[in-house]
Amino acid sequence: RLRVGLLDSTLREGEQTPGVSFTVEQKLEIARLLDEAGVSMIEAGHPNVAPDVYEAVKRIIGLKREGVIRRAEIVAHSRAVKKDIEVAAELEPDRIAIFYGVSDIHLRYKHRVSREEALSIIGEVIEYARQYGVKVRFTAEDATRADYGFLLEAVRTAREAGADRVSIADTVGIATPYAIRRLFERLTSDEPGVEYDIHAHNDLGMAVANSLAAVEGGATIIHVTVNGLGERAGIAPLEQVAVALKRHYGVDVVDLRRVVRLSRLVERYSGIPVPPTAPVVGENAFVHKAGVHVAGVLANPETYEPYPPEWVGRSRDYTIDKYTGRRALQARLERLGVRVSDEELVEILKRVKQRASARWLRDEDLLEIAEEVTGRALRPRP
Ligand code: HCA
Ligand code: CU
Repeated sequence: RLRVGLLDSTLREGEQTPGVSFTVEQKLEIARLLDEAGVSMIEAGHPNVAPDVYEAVKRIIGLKREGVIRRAEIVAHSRAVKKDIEVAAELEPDRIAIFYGVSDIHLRYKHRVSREEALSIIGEVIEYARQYGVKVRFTAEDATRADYGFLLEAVRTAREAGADRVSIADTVGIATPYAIRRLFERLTSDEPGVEYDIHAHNDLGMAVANSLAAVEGGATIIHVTVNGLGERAGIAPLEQVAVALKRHYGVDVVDLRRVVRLSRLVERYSGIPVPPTAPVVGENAFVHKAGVHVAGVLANPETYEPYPPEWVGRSRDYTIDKYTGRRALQARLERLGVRVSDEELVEILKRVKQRASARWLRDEDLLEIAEEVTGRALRPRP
């Protein structure tokens, strides 16, 4: 059985989505729901970024202290800069996460330091943070494009300086599952003195697959955001990772019945709409359309469902339109309390198929057709 938990970064990475800014009150509400859902860690923000971010991190830490947030470890994000660390440490979070680019491209163009200089900076800032008595995670930013030997040196430097966790960030979403699994297998075997997080960006749509591969390779924390918010294409969505962990490994990392509510709330507060086709939380996630599909689902939902919608507190449905088949139509009419003969059913279906429109038929419209065909009053009269 896998040992794994979630770090939710909706309030940090998620607020790095262009156009998104949560109010402090919204952040407190989201943080409480995340804790109730059961995430292991909440990355509350980067206190030195802006005054309201500082305020939100401070108040979330306050909720933890008051016992309102009961379980989740509260993490503050920080650059490898003393000022950031001081501002974060002052708030006494459970953990400070310090990130530093470890690929040559980051070293050369962003940090403008040599590998040797980078190692000494990493060691120095982590030791500095540890003096405050706070737990430290080191984030190896752009780790998936880094030279493995150097990445390992950076991880060892972080451990020696006092970090007990290292986040391996696929910062540009470039990794593939096989490479990620190998990377974590190597790291956990070459440096077993720390625990590893996976932070997977979704630029190539691989964030969830890479996160699962990382866990198979030994990662024990997966970074997620509600609805997959984040820079560019975002990171692994909480709802997808949580369901996938249950579906594939039988692991419950959060109370799945709470994820839809979280998704709706974050959709509203972020202003970033969830597409109908989104897994787990999208409007269509459990809606069937084609006659063959609906007939299958009516006989046994497993024919076309990977897991029961009840897992996430949702229910299945099917649409009536030109793709509909007899079984589906009959089931829908029965649901509406309408019994028709075989001939009538065939005629109703014919008329349904003639109405080719993008929007499926409402029950109203279906009943109208059924009335035309049967010559009986089927709709309640006003
Ligand atoms: C950032 C970079 C980061 C850090 C990830 C982490 C990334 O926006 O600060 O701390 O685990 O993708 O590398 O989000
Ligand atoms: Cu990121």
